[in-house]
Amino acid sequence: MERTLVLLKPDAVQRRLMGRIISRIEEKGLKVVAMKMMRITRELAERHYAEHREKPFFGTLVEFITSGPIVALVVEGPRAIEVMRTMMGKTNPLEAAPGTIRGDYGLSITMNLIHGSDSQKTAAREIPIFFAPEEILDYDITDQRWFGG
Ligand code: D4T
Repeated sequence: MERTLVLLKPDAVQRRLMGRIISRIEEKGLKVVAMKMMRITRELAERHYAEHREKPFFGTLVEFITSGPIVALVVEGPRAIEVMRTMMGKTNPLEAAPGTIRGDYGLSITMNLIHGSDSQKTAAREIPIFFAPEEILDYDITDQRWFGG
């Protein structure tokens, strides 16, 4: 079992796509083990996107991610990191395949709707930025075995 950090970015909230995106995660069989709506501060954004500090798009990225509420989730499942990345599609929604979240809903590389950790190491760094240990819930879902989980 793996856990990954998922963020529904400000465009997903503004475009009223939260429910649809969370439905896709649930329908796939992944389990939401933590979730909250929040506003990312500039300080938090700079910490989360530290690896991009030197990139030309860093300023735009921080402006965007702090521009409105987001939803943060911890999602659990077998190879959850890779499964979420596949469901999200390529970073640039113009190149993302139909059937992926970015492929179906997006056109902008900045406003690309969703973030998902890209490796186990990244997930281990990102999850504690957004959630205290007691906010992540250990629980069983009764039909879990029908999803191979
Ligand atoms: P995130 O981190 O949001 O899940 O996106 P990805 O993992 O798919 O992509 P990334 O880390 O390469 O980029 C982080 C974030 O920066 C935005 N971005 C990216 C941008 O605005 N312009 C660009 O040229 C790139 C490459 C989009 C996602």
